[in-house]
Amino acid sequence: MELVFATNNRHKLAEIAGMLDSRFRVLGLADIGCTEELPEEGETLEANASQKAFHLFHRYGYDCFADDTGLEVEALGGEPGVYSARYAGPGKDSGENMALLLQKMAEINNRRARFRTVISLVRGGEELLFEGIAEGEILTSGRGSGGFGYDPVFRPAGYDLSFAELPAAEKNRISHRGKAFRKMVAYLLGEPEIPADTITM
Ligand code: ITT
Repeated sequence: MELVFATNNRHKLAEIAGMLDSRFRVLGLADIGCTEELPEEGETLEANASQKAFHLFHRYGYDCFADDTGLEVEALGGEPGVYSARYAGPGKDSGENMALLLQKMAEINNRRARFRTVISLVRGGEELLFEGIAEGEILTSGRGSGGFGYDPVFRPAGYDLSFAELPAAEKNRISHRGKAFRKMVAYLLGEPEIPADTITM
């Protein structure tokens, strides 16, 4: 089965490639000659995932999926949420985003947060949405060099390490995107949800 992953984020493409079941082939935007920035003008993760996937489907004609992800911090009323990418400004700079988040959290004891991913799958113009959540907390400073985005400042529940300190396969096993992606794969294969441990890494 062939699907295009509608993302301009090379880290996301690498993550999904690392989780692929051999029955799937996932193409990136470069593989179909798409070099434009995908629009995401919505006010929810659902709306943005949907907009990216439908944009690609209508303009390029491929069955595809797109994800939108937000870091939702409880003490900040769900911020940065859908605005996670541009939290510190239009440059989408992860270092600046994390610095702003840590500054806002400086005096806050409640560090609870979660990553939430919504995947929009569009095939033949029909859409389905899949959600994945990873609970955890915001560290007081960044740790680790793996992953991307906010990974250095997020410690998943049940771990002493940040997402950026975990091996990629372990992050994929417990992450928001990993969970949403496995739901989509199970749906596409017409199977019950596949346990994380059995996915080929
Ligand atoms: P596309 O829209 O092209 O897919 P993007 O980087 O804009 O790429 P999102 O809007 O989904 O992707 O990402 C929102 C922000 O959340 C952005 O700053 C990402 O770096 C960050 N992010 C997304 N997934 C993450 C993850 O698994 N770990 C840490 N940060 C993540």
